[in-house]
Order: sequence, then structure tokens, then C-alpha cells
Amino acid sequence: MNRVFTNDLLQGQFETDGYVVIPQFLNTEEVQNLLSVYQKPVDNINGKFHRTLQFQSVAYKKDLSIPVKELVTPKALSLLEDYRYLLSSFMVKEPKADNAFELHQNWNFVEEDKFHSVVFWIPLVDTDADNGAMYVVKGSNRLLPTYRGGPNIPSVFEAVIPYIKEHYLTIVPLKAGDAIIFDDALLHYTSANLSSSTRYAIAQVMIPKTARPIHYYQSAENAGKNIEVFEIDDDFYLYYYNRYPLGNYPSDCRQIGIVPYSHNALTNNQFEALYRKKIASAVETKKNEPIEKVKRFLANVGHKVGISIFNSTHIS
Ligand SMILES: O=C(O)CCC(=O)C(=O)O
Repeated sequence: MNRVFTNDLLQGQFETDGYVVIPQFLNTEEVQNLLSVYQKPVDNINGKFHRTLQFQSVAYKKDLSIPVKELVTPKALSLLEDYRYLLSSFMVKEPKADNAFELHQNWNFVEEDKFHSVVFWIPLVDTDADNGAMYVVKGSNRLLPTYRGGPNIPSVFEAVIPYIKEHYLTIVPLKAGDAIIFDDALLHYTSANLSSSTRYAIAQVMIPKTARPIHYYQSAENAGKNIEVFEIDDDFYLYYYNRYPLGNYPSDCRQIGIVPYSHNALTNNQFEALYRKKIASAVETKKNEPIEKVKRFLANVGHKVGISIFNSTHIS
């Protein structure tokens, strides 16, 4: 597998938990700038969670993703080992709505037997359980290989979501400008925004420079049999909802392989056994580290990121 972070502490944390948090990845001014760039979509979003990349107007999508890309990419590159930009979007939860985002893994962007793709998820307002904070299942990116993409591939976790949420979720309450950087295979969830203010966030996916971006697709005829692998270009996600509005077959992309795939939904017992075998001991060891050590670690990384890498004066 490729190395993700240049910094050993971050790499170690990522290898155990599947994510790291960088306090004040964006400073107050940068957060305000992004908030001023955001434009509400013209479509009726009706309280729902929405990503700006999901709309039809390509001009709108570009206007909103380019400022995110330009701000986040240089900072991301300074943390990562030979990565590059793939996509970015605003992620918005309207207030007072039943708009939790159910526990899931992101789609595969690269071949995960060789590479990690990561997403930088950065709220532009302070987040907590009441307004759409991020929750993760520590280390879940390492449970088993999974194929995700398009509307038709069922998740192996679908039957155990309530069990996982009851026993394994960790909330990661972030301040505006803090970043959580996680493996796209990590199980994650965001709570409903029950507050009276909109929850704004941005997300940017970065992939290793040596990885080719791919998309997995399962057609109805192939359900329970196999998944097709497509090589995609860098604009695939910018045009996704224009080219494949109903999650259509990506016939304009080059098919580069077929993976045999019969769906085996995990049971609670199977999940429990898998988690114990693959993840629990490593996560537990970290959990038992004195909280002060972890705090020092984060403050240290925050200082390094804020002062030497990003030349920010925001961190006290
Ligand atoms: O921004 C959010 O609330 C959740 C976004 C998310 O998990 C996703 O787009 O995969």
C-alpha cells in the first residue's frame, strides 16, 4: 500500500484509525472566504443534505469547486506523500431537518488493494451532534476489501448498520476550519442538522499520483455476479450527474476489468468477529494512551501545520 502522510505521527495515526484530524487546517479568514463563495443552488433542496457537485449546471459546479481546490490543494500536498487532486465540493445541511447521512463508505476512487485515496472533510462552522458532525468507525477501512460505486452495488455492511452505530461510532466534533482526513473506505456518518443554522462543509478527494482513477459499476443483469471496472478521466465527477443522471452505465469510459462479485451481507456476529480480529487490538492500544499525550500530539501537529507549513498566525 502507498504511504499517505509524509509525517510519521500522522502516518501512524492513519494506519491505526483510518483518519487523522488537523486542527485549524484553514484559518478564520480562509473559512470566511469560502463561506462567501458558496451560492445556494437554484434547485429546490427542501432541507436535504446536498453536495454542490450533484447539480446539473457545470458552470455552478466549477464556480464552487475551483476555490475549494485552489485553497485546499497546496495545503493537502504539503501533508501528503505524492498525491494529487481529484474532486471537491461544498457539503451543505439545511437547518432543522431530518438530514442525517447514513453510515457508509465513500465510492472507490482508486484500486484499494494498492492505494489509499483520502478525503479532506472540513466544516466551515463549528460542528457537534446537533448540527451534522462527522462520526467514524475507527479502523473500519481495514476490515475487508469492498467495491463501491454507482447506484447498484449493495454494501456488505447494510444489515449491520444499526449494530455498528450502537457500538462502534466515534464522534469527531470539529471547529470551523479543522480538517478530518480519512480513507475513503472508512465507515462514516453525519448526524442531522437540528440546529437553526445551516451546516456548511467542504470535501476534497486526493489520490496517489501513481494510481489511475477508477469507477466500479454493477448493471442490473450482473447483480450478484460481477462488477465492471472503468478507467475514468479527471472530469468524471464534475460531469457525473450530467452524463449519468440516473446512475446510467458509463458507456463512454474504457472498461478495464471485471471483478467476480456475489453479495454477502455481514451479520452482527460476523462484523463483531471481523472487527475483533482485524481492528480492535490496534485501536484499543491507542485508546489507552494517556489523553495528554494525544493532546500534545495534536497540538504539535497543529503548530507544525499552522506555522511552518501553512505559515498561519491563527494557532495560539
Ligand atoms: O457532509 C456530510 O454531512 C457528509 C458527507 C459524506 O459523508 C459524503 O458525502 O460521503
